[in-house]
Amino acid sequence: MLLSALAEIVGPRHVRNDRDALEQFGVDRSSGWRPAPTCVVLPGSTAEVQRIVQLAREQRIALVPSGGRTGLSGGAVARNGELVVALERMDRLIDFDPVARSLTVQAGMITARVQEHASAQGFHYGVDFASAGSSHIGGNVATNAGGTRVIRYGMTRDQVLGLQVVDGNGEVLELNRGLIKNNSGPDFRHLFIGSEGILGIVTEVTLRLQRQPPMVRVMLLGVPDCASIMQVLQVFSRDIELAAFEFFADNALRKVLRHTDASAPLEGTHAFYCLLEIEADDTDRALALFEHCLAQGWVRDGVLSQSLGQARALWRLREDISETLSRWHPYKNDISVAISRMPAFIEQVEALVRREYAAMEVVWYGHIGDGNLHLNILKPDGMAAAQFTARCAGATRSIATLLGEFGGSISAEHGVGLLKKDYLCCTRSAGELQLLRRVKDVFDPLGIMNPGKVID
Ligand code: 2HG
Ligand code: ZN
Repeated sequence: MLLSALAEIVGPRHVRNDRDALEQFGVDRSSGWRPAPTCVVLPGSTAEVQRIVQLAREQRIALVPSGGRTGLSGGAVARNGELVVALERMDRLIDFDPVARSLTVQAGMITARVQEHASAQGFHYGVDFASAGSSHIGGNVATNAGGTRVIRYGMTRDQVLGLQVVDGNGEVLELNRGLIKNNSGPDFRHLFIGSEGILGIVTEVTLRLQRQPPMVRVMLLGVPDCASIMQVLQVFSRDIELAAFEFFADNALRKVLRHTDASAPLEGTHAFYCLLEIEADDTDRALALFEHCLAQGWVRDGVLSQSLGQARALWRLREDISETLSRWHPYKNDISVAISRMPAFIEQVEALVRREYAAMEVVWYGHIGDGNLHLNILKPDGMAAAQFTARCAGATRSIATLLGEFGGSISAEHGVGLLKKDYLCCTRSAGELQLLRRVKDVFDPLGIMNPGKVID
């Protein structure tokens, strides 16, 4: 009955309930959930998405919007017989406007294609991250994806000039229509950005494009401790327009070196490494700052890329960490505090991690220039998955409480999904969460849009 109604909307080829499809489309890259959707539907247009939502309303079926499923918080997991709405057929370029410097695309376009379309037109799309080759732009919007260039261009939210969504009422909403200036009341576009599918399904996106960046160079620095990282960040960001400021601990580097074909960037070993991307024109200034940091003892060694190939190789040391660590089924924390509070926060998190994760390996890395840490806890060999998750969940509660005290966030860029839902109350007030429930009721009164994610 459901299958034939869906087949009538999208055509029989685009409705799937074979085991492979259910397993493939029922999960994202977070671990620990068993996929159990009822079926998967692949619409080809906004009109079809609208009809699917209307059908789901009539039959009271829960929907899970599905993009590239590269999320790490379980936002795209379907484990309760939901209908997965996969947007991958909706990957067309709709418009490029050279005067407005904007690109309008369907939600299922892969992020790397968006970047390529921007470059082909002589522009640049400002968001980038390791999973750009698989993630979809609609998913980026739904999770307000961040990545490695936020320090320069901001989050996905800062690129979105317009959105088309189908909300839980089955209405197609055109939000902001690509305008730069639009002070005609509250801007619903921003409610949908980062809403993780609980209000509706993103179907089209109009994106702001940037001027093409000049030639860049990458600097990798060996740093003795966290306090020094903050000093380096402070002096560099004061004098130079940084395109990226990332960090990772030595155990992250060792694992990448062991499990990929990358080679060691520096001769010695250092507690941490900072990766900076700068404009080539700033090279002399960057080298002077490097010397200053060396003299202060904040930096112990460093390397500056001499070619595009070397720059890419240095980037891979950072970008390959997440994938490399996946073999240890890590428990992930994606947290942030205001940069000015970072040194004090790191000191306390370090103590907490030493105490609570004494027997486990903890890997520190992230976008420290944005105040964003990715703390990955590796599952010890021989520890049962359930025991590991329970231990980590307890520690996450302590980290979340600390984040609450520091005015931070339990999710910097990965979203809340299923994974961080229980901790949301540590960094968002009860009043805010109450309002969020009411907002969901407005856009999704029947509760069919990605139920169970973000809030109950
Ligand atoms: C990154 O910055 C991604 O590499 C993934 O956001 C982080 O896997 C993670 O914890
Ligand atoms: Zn990240």
